[in-house]
Amino acid sequence: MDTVSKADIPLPKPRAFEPEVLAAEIIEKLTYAIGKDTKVAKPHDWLTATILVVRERVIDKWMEATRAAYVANAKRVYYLSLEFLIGRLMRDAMSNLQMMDEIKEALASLGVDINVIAGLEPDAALGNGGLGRLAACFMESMATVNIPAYGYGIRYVHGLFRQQMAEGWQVELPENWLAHGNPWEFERRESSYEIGFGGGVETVNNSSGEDVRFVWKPSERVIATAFDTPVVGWRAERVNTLRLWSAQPIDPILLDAFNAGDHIGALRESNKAETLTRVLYPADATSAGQELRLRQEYFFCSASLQDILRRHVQHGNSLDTLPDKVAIQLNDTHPAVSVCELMRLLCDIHGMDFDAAWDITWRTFSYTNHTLLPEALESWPVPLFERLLPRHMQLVYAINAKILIEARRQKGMNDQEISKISLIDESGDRRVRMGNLAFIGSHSVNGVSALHTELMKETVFADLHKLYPTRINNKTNGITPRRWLMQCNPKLTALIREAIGDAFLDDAEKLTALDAFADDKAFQEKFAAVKRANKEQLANLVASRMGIRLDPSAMFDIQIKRIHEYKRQLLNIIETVALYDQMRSHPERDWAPRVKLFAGKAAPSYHNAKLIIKLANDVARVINNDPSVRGLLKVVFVPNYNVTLAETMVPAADLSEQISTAGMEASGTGNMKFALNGALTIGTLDGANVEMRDHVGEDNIVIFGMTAAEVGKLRAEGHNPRAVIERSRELSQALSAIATGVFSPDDRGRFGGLVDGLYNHDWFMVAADFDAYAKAQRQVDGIWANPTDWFGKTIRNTARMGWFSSDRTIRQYTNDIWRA
Ligand code: 26Q
Repeated sequence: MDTVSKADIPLPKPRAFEPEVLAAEIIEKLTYAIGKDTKVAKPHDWLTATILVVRERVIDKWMEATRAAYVANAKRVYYLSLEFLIGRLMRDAMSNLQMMDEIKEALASLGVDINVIAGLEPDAALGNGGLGRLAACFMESMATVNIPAYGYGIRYVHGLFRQQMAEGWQVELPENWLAHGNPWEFERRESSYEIGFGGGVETVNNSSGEDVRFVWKPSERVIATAFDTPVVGWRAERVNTLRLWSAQPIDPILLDAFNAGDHIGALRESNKAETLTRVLYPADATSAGQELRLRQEYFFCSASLQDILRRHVQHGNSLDTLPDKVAIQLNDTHPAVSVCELMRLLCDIHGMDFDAAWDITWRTFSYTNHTLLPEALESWPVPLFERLLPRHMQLVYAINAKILIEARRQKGMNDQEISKISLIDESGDRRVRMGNLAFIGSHSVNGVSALHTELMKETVFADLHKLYPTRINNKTNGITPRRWLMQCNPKLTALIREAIGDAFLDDAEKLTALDAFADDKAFQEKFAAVKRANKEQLANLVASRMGIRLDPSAMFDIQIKRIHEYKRQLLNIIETVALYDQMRSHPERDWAPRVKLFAGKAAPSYHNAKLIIKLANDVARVINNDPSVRGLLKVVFVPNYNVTLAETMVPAADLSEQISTAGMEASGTGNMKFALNGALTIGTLDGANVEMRDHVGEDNIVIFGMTAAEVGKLRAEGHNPRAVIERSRELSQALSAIATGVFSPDDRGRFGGLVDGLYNHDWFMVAADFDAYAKAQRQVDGIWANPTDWFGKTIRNTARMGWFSSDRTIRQYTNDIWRA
């Protein structure tokens, strides 16, 4: 066996990219990997064969990167996230490998249309929204800027539910992205770890009777098995790994129950293990507090940390150097139990003393916060945490004691301040605060936009910020310009190249060269033609899926994102109703024809969000059937919003709705996608909108409404929404139409509760901001009426959005936090 040293085994010759070679290989895969004759192959077989051919080019680069990282023993970055909202991968891989044209030609020579088979690839939806999509953009950017990085997450069998409409109501159906197998993943049976739950902790004493070691004896164990997906950077600069864990029962053959003849009992165990990674939790802003969720979190953290330590030690490193070789980024608090798990592994498994382990732990971790919403801050009841993770509960208390004693002795904090930084919330039933655990267990805590970071310091983390005044820092989010410009908008990409050359492909900030063309008549016409073509594509999609015809010369006004009260889809719908009234009352005015498009999913248990979807559909039905506004106003709620749908909707938008209540949207990233693709933004001074205004210039964005400070003040003083509503004729009429059943004749009271909420408390300032919003919309109409003005502004948006590339964000994480 060992007659040849492994070092002498030659590498395979890298695969070629010529269309003729690719075509031959596709046939080869169809025959020998899929076992199909070209005569009987289904479109799906062609897709799989094509992916397998692309995949081999990916693997060549992947091996190269893995070898180089091994030799360099450089610092590695680990991005821990419960969510990766990836979308489709084939076009991304082909485009980043620069083999789009070649594959297209190869398939054409075989009589296969690339667009037909590309449309069959499932959209990997292992995430809810912004946080999950950010993780996916970061994976691509880390490969692009050549950072040795691994993403760690869960291989959910079912991603985010599919949304269907039943008479305008959202219905959730199971998503099944693995139904046809997944050619992008590689199962790594050898990378498997045991994960425990429950049981108790035994103490080992030394000869003088002191506790020296704690041994956790779990009552349940499952196996975590790795599935690896390669992530290709731009121009295949580097290929990194996304490692997703799948839960498996411990070999059922070996189970005692099985030996005793209890087949059913043994298989029940195995069923239970697999339940762990079966489904993604579909809530994006409330912590459900379900035991299964905590099990998922711990399962994936433990597997990831065991894997990270194994790799570190395998490279001959000592655990003392962990923070020099390893940076672990926690994507929100969802992986915060990692802080305890690393402490457990260092102390209990590797025999390190508590203080040394703590020093290594907080220097290794960093934490990103994505929300200020109190209901979204994770905390777990102490009894649940203790029952599931008894050793980790002990460690929470030990860490808490260390930190609280320091705070008291060195910073002289009083009882009230101490109670706010404590890892245990004592205010009601006792709970473990995951935000405080992540904060205390990290050397860096970052927000995702400048405004959000400042609000973190003033609100959720005010007391911890006092204790650690240098820990909080800002890293404004970004988006990958490969997926969100080059791939989703090839026509605009071609036009930009024609105008300013190729430099922006490698450095998005070079888009500023386009500024010089903003007022150029000929360029504006070409820009308008590209937008028009993209709108035609969206119109075709809406026609074929919903049977609704859209006029591509109307303004496409789009709001697509999760449905949430703070995002204020309701504000948009109410203004649409008011506009409808105005158009009918004043048919003589020169109305700008509009198509109002909505899309987004509601958490299945979020009652008001589901009602907002129904309202959008009810309003759409009435308006679209009213001949008096035909050609002037259309309303469409496009079902089943996902990454793939966004890739068609974003390039087709004229107007981007970013209208959250100020102070509530941590950053937003959809806002960036639209502006980069030449839409005008109507938005509040919230999240990254603030920085977008700074970059595109205040003349090139329409800002309205209260500021975060004004919202805070009004809430503190207590405002009177009823008086506000009564003062606005447009608003009261629109609300009364909605509340009295004009849009819901089959159930006139349907929206009474929704409207009452606005009259009674209006927490999200829908009424308070209405007039400003309506006025801003008329300002948009004015700009639209003057195409030179409109395209001047939208071209400047594209030109000035380069800073919002996630490559910039990743460089900032690398320089300031990871030091990789
Ligand atoms: C928590 C506990 C139990 C179950 C689910 C959750 C959970 C899951 C997902 C809580 C929150 C989320 C997602 C949050 C999210 O997407 N936040 C968004 O993050 C984006 C990226 O930073 C920002 O741009 C958005 O502003 C922010 O809302």
